[in-house]
Amino acid sequence: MDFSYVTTTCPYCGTGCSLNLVVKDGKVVGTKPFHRSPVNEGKLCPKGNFAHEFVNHEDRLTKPLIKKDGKFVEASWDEAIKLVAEKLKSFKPSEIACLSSARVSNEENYVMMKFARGALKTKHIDHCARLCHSSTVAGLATIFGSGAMTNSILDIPEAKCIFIIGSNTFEQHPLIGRRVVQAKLNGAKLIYADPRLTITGKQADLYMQFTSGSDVAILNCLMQQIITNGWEDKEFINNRCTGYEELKAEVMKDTYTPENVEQISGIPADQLRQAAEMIGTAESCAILYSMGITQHIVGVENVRSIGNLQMLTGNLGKRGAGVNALRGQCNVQGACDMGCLTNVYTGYQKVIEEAAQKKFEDAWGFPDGIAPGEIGYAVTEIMNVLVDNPGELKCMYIMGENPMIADPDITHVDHALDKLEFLVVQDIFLTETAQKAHVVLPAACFAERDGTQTNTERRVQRLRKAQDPPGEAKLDWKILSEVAAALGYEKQFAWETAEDVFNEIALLTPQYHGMTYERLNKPEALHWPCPDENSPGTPILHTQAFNGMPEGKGLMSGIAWKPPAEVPDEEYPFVLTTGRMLFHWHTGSTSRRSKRLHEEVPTGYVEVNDEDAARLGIKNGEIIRAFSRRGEIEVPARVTPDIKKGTIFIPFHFAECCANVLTNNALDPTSKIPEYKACAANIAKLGA
Ligand SMILES: Nc1nc2c(c(=O)[nH]1)N[C@H]1C(S)=C(S)[C@@H](COP(=O)(O)OP(=O)(O)OC[C@H]3O[C@@H](n4cnc5c(=O)[nH]c(N)nc54)[C@H](O)[C@@H]3O)O[C@H]1N2
Ligand SMILES: Nc1nc2c(c(=O)[nH]1)N[C@H]1C(S)=C(S)[C@@H](COP(=O)(O)OP(=O)(O)OC[C@H]3O[C@@H](n4cnc5c(=O)[nH]c(N)nc54)[C@H](O)[C@@H]3O)O[C@H]1N2
Ligand code: SF4
Ligand SMILES: [Mo]
Repeated sequence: MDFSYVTTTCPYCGTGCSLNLVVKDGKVVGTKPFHRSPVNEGKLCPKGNFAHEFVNHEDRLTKPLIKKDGKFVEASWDEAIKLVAEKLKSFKPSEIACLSSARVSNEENYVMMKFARGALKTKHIDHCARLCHSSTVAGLATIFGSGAMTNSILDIPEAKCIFIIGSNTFEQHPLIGRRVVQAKLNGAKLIYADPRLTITGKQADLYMQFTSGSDVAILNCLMQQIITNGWEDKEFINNRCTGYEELKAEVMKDTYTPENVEQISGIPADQLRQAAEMIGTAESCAILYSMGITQHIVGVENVRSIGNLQMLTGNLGKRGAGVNALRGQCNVQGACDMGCLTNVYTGYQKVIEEAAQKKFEDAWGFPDGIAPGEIGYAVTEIMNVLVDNPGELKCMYIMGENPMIADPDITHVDHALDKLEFLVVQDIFLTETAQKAHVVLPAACFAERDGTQTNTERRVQRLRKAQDPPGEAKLDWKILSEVAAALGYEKQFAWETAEDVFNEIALLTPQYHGMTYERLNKPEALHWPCPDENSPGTPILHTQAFNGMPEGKGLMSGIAWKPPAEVPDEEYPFVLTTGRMLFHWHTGSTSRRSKRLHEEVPTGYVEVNDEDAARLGIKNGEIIRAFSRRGEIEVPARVTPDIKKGTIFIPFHFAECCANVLTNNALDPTSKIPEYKACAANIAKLGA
């Protein structure tokens, strides 16, 4: 046999399935199951199964590109690095912003964080978690002292009741969906709340359909019913929480009676009563949520409401329960852990705390200091500042992100990036964003790297190199280290291997202190926090106390419902909500270059309720106009009874019918997340 297998971790979602890459003649040619991972036990979803298909795609970037007279010209690495370093030196630190990537390793995120704060001395470093679970990180840290998913994937089958709200688990986290099925086979009841009856919803014992943006009202109503019926966990509330009276005063208001919440949300009052009983009387209840909760101007309040419900029913710190925020990208948990956020160093050590600032300054040893201990601009703010405050930011270094498809209000993003005097994009393909760059640097992909990535349940797993990068492409961390060396910081970036980088991370990051590659090499790897070399890791958080909170107590609070920033009116009578589907990944740069995934779904669509379609004379498959205050696209209609009347849904993967031409960049004031899940829009037949 001239095949060999290399075990690594899936490059798509935060479930973190292990798989074997099949290597023939030094090239990755397929995937095969790896059975010993407890996460997925050899099973994969279609994206994992075909993860090899983009690796050797003919579009892979193989040489640095420099734009001359509006056209890209191939360049040597020497020339490209010299130019990038010279340009970076020509700006003040505060004029440069960096974006890191949830699709690269922990090591590479750490190197980017050190590159930005240490070599460039800019405080503006962020990444796509801002568009994703920033509301979770901010919300859960405030109430529990830690912003991460509280329980583990293996714990889900033990739940007696599962409440999924704002997560299409079966399409977006399929191998977590499998655990939900196992829970059901063990007798658990499943409640599903979503504006669309997705394939996840079709498995539910109780499905509640509602209008996007009414989550707090729904959650408050459930809590009101639980308190009214005496189903709250008094012991847990008394011993482990503060703020109960404040919470009670809010949720007991008339606004949140089932009948009134039926008016706000569209969920029949009886269903709300039934859901409250199922949750309130279950021995254990796990909540699973994702973007339906976080991507709102009230994202943080939505998350805190979920926390309120789980504290009220005592569903924390025990098996089969928890607040399970399903993290999205394969390494978004890790990119956050590595401090690629505007306000923290690794392990959520705050930049505004003097001790943390000094710790990193001393450990790194830059002779000319590091970025000030101040909070920089978030991804979403960067785009606004570029347009609103010309000259304040002049240069961006983007590694492994594609804001020209992913960010809200694309016309605005396009204008913003046009203002840059210098844009470097480091990617594996010439994406829509890369096309706007002055210099494009070709990076290695997941199959070409050693390292680690951290899945949604805080499990730190190994990535293993299966082939050499194509052409002259290089590992992300090596590119950054070479640029840093050209800036005069060779010593601070002088690692030989990814393992050397990991050892520096472990030294500086309390949650990772006890980890080494040797310990991570087993199939089950380790969950952080893992404070020392004897620690077995921590699959379930908050078992005894909410560490990091005053007196170790969870913080309940009263939260009032507020409508989205933009609600339907005569001109834009539909609620537009956006999201994903099983076969494609975000901006499509990898999934649309996978033959099998592309064949499944070659282009985008807008889901329209069948009664709305009939009224407007729109047929299934017909190309129609979808428009909002930001712009207009042409897109095929997918007519279905499964979406709420008055709501339309567009997946955002497709450049040719780009959902983000329409979305609103209104932001949550705390997490700065945009409201991707609700804006006002309209649809019409072409020519109408
Ligand atoms: N196949 C595939 N899987 C993925 C991804 C992908 O691109 N493709 N991306 C990954 C990433 S980064 C992420 S963050 C996750 C996201 O995973 P999910 O959050 O599961 O995905 P979404 O489709 O964004 O949104 C989930 C659901 O929210 C519902 N929703 C819309 N408006 C509201 C609302 O106001 N309230 C509530 N409660 N629900 C609402 C939508 O109808 C949708 O079914 O998926 C990850 N997995
Ligand atoms: N309308 C709407 N918009 C959304 C959302 C929504 O629900 N609705 N969801 C938001 C969410 S949750 C997220 S997470 C974002 C995602 O937004 P992005 O992170 O911008 O999306 P990706 O397509 O995953 O982009 C990652 C980029 O990394 C590149 N890449 C892949 N592997 C590597 C590598 O090894 N090295 C390097 N250097 N590059 C690599 C890919 O080619 C791609 O260009 O989108 C957000 N946008
Ligand atoms: S569930 Fe997620 S991690 Fe697992 S194979 Fe599918 S995309 Fe990859
Ligand atoms: Mo995400």
